[in-house]
Amino acid sequence: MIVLYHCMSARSFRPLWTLEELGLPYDLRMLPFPPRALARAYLDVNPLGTIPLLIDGETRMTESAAICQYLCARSAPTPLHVEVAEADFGAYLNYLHFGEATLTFPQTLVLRYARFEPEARRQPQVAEDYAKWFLARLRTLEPLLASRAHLCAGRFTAADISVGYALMLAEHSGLATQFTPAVQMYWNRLKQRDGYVRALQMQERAARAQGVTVVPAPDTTGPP
Ligand SMILES: N[C@@H](CCC(=O)N[C@@H](CS)C(=O)NCC(=O)O)C(=O)O
Repeated sequence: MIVLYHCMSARSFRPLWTLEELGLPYDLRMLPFPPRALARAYLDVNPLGTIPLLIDGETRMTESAAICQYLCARSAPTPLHVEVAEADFGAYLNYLHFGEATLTFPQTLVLRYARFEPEARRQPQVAEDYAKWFLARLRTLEPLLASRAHLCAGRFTAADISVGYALMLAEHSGLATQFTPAVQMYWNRLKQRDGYVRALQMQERAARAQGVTVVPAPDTTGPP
């Protein structure tokens, strides 16, 4: 069975959401955030100390967007996956990785320097600069989403999960209030998906059952 190591509402939510959309069985192992400080034994399983970690037989993966791609390709044919022969194959891969590399990375700097670090190490200017960076890059999706319901291939795919998680993170980082109208409507639609709602329920249920806090990882604050 597929094993997914996960912290509440952290990037590992992408594979969790994908597993729910695909209806695959999985074993969800919840960790407190950050695991490298609060679950030291996890370093034996994943020396990077990061989540997600997905184990599927001999396969071990630690990149959330790549895991979504892997799960969908492994389950093909599925509408979540865009095949090489489809016209939007390139757009699919681009948005899948845009969600992490372009839309999530700047938010992690916002969270780190505005929230996670101890007060003396916080850097409001860095947080503000990367918030602007995130919002400027997000705005490039506005014309596209004003004219279509999904990012590519005319249907909901793993690319929407990847970008969708970046929008979910923005709700936690406080940047969602600055979404442009079509991005906001797109995010509202994604949140209504059964797979998204089930993923939220599954992480909460698993956290409670495993005695792990249900506070979302992005809402964690560093010491004063
Ligand atoms: N690019 C990786 C980033 C993985 C990552 O940095 N995850 C964060 C949580 S969202 C983490 O584990 N942080 C804890 C730490 O760095 O100690 C991905 O997309 O999965």
